[in-house]
Amino acid sequence: MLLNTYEPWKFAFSQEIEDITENSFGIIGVPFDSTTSYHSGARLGPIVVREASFGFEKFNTVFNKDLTATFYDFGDVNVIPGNCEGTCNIIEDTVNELLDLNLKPLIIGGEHSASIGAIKALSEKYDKLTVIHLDAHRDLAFDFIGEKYSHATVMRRAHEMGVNLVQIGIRSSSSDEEEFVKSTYNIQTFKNKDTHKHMDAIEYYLTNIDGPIYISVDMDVIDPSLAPHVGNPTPGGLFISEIENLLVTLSRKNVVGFDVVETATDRLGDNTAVVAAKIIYDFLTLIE
Ligand SMILES: [Mn+2]
Repeated sequence: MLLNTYEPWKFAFSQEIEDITENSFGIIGVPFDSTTSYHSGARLGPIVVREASFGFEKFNTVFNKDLTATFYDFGDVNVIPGNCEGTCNIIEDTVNELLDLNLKPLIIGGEHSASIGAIKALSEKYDKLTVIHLDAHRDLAFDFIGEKYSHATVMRRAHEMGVNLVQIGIRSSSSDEEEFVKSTYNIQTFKNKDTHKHMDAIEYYLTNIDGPIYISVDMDVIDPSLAPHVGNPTPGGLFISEIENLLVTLSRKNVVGFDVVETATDRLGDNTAVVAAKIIYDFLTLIE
C-alpha cells in the first residue's frame, strides 16, 4: 500500500505487493468526478473496471499470448471530493511514490483530470516526455467555466509542463483550441477519420517517436455504440480493432505511464467498463 491509498479490489492477474519487481507497472485508481460537466459517475470507474477485468482469460487470443507481465494494484487514491487541484496534487505525490519504487504508473479513472498529476510527476522525471492522447476532445482549454483544473483542461496543463502532445481520435473542439494548436509547434493531431483511413501513417509516426511515452486513453475516444457510458459521449469514434493496432505499436515503445479514464457507470458488467478493462488487459499482455 502507498501512503495515501486504500484497497477496494485488485485488477485481475495482478501480483501480491511483496517483493516488488522493478520497472513493472503499479495500478492506482482515482475515484473522482467533481468537475464532470455532463454525465457524472466516473468516480465509480475504478471499481467497475477492476470488476470487469475478471471476465478475461489469462491467454489473450487476440495477440496469441498469455498475460505474463508482473504488475501490482495499490488500490485507490484518497481523493478530495470537490477539490480538483488538491486531488491532482495527491495523485502527483502518489505517482512519485510509485516512481521511487521504480514502478510505472497505470491509472484507472475517474475523470480525465487524473492525468494532470501523473504527467506532472513524469514530466519532472523525464526530459523529453511525449503524451499520446486518445480522446474525442482536445482538452486544451486554458480554463473551463473559470476552472484551470478540470477534465476539459488536462492537456493544456500537460502542454504547460513542456511535453510533446500527439492527439488521436479528435472529433470535437473549440475554435480557441484549434487556434492554440496552430500557434504551437509540438502538438500533432490525428483526427478520428485518420484512424479509419490512415492507420499506417499513424503507426509510422508513433514508431518514430524518440524518448519516453505516456499514454492517456479517454474512453470517449471509442465509438459510443461500443462504450456509451462516459462523461461526454461523442458519435463517430474508434473501433476496438483500431485501439488494438495502436496498442501493438505503442507497446513496443518506452511507455513510462498509462491511464484509462472517464468510465462513468455504476453497473457491474457495463459495456464501457468491459472495454476499459480490455484496453488495460491488452496493454499488459503486449508489454511482456
Ligand atoms: Mn474526452
